[in-house]
Amino acid sequence: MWGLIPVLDCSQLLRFCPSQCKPALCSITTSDPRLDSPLRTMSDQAFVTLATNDSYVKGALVLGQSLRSHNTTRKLVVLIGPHVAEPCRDALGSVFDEVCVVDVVDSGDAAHLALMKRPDLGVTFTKLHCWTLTQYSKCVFMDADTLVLSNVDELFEREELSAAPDPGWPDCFNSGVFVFSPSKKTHEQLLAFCAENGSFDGGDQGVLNSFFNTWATADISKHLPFIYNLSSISIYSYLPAFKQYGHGAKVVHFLGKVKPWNYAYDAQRGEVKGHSQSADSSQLHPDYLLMWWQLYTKSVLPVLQRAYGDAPFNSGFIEATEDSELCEDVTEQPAASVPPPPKVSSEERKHRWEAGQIDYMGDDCFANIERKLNSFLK
Ligand SMILES: [Mn+2]
Repeated sequence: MWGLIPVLDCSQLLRFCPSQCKPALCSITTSDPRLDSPLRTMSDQAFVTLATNDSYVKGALVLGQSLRSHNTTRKLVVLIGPHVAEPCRDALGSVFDEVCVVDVVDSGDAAHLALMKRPDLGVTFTKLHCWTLTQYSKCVFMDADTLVLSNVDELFEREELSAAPDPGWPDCFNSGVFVFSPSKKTHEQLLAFCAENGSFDGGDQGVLNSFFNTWATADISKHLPFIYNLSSISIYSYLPAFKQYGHGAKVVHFLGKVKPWNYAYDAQRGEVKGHSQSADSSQLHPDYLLMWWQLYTKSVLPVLQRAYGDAPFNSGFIEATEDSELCEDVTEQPAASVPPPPKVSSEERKHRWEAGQIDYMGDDCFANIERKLNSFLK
């Protein structure tokens, strides 16, 4: 009998129920206020991201499309800086439900005062602006350099401030993905805290960890599983763990200075330039950078092309050429905007690595680290 229940409608179902369970079931079909609560909850919850310039707009668009393609039921909001170009705003407007221009300099309020005191924290203040989105009861902030691999709407079951550990210092949370509750009061407290104490790392992560300083110890339910903010560096800093758990990854975070949009893409060959994945490693893990570019090509480029019309813009694509020698040259370069690093000694390289200055694109590139790891693992 239970196997039949899913095909029955509510009134049929009621006939099978003992009388005492009727009221609860009836409420589903009446105008009980609880009826619309799931829908209402969805429209007053939002994913929020931030794009301070036209480059980050590309990231925000890929993130937005990745959330849409995994059928999120929540609103999508993007905060943008005042210098984002008009066509970029139009493109964002066709993917996001809300595009909010945040100009901290112009705000004439507590944020402006905080900025006068700490001009170095401009971008941080722009990000903190997400707490003013009080038309929503709960939000999930996601950096524009993240990519969603499956539906993550369940994050809205968490409370402020929920976040995943930072791979570099796991007693700190990484501020690339976090659950928060918009509140004017919290926003003001954050600004005051920021103006008073600054940021120990110069960015929003330092501020937020100092402000929500019981995250590490107070409530384990506020620790998001690492699969909600998997940094690409963790793949090779703990390869066995990635082999064990990586298949469950839901959000990839492209940490580090070089972002996906800084690379160049050969659409004809389907290759990201300056990024080589060996046959071995492609069996080991999916190529997230390639996935980013594939989504960009399929779902973001058409939106940008529509927004720009005849006006030129940097698509990030490189022209395929018959001249193989020229191709080789291009392959050697990570991206036009990233200058090649100078050669350094082994000792200096070790020193830089330990200081956190890792040359992901050069000597410390994935292929080199993987070769080293494999020599240990074999
Ligand atoms: Mn980030």
